Amino acid sequence: MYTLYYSPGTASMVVHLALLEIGAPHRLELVDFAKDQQHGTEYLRLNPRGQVPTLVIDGKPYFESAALLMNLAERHPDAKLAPPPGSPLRPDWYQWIAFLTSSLGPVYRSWFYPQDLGSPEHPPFVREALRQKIEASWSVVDAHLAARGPYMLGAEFSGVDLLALMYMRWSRNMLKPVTAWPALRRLADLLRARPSWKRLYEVEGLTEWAS
Ligand SMILES: N[C@@H](CCC(=O)N[C@@H](CS)C(=O)NCC(=O)O)C(=O)O
Repeated sequence: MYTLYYSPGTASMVVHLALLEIGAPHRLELVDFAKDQQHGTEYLRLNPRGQVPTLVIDGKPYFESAALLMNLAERHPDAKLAPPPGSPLRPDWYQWIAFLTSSLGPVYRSWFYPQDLGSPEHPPFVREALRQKIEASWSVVDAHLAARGPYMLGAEFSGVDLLALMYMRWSRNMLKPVTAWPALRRLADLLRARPSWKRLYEVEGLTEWAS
């Protein structure tokens, strides 16, 4: 049994999707950002950064969404969220998880949390720089998918698609949402047709960017 501390539509989404894809029994604990629960003493004991997700596995809390995805993929090989160790696509799986996490994760974080950079709102030039960085990373992914898609690893779905999907959704209100790139649009449509996505929307109470 897993316990996922989550907030709807946030970085916990990839972990929630992975649990649904695996079909692993899990309990959800809502961390209410409106009440600042992520900074409460109790939650900080689980996750010292005061962020979601946190996944409790066998009584021990772990954080960082990409690490949790990799851990779940390894614990449930039958779900095929990762190519088996030593197989030709395993290095690609590592590569794209690292690329998405390092190129998009922190930039999106800055985009959505200007207070991390010390101001309630970004000055226009910072906002523009962040937007350009996000778009540049999506251009790399779109070119890759156009050449080797439709999924991140080619013909077959894997867990790295779930990570991409979470980040893709975060672009929905930006000047250039991912759906403006043809190969990214195709990937988004394929993934949004999966039962895990529909279930996640029901459970998390999401509506925007459903399909
Ligand atoms: N690198 C972390 C980022 C986690 C993160 O920034 N989570 C955000 C939601 S998307 C959060 O908890 N925000 C609440 C806050 O910072 O107060 C991960 O991928 O798990």
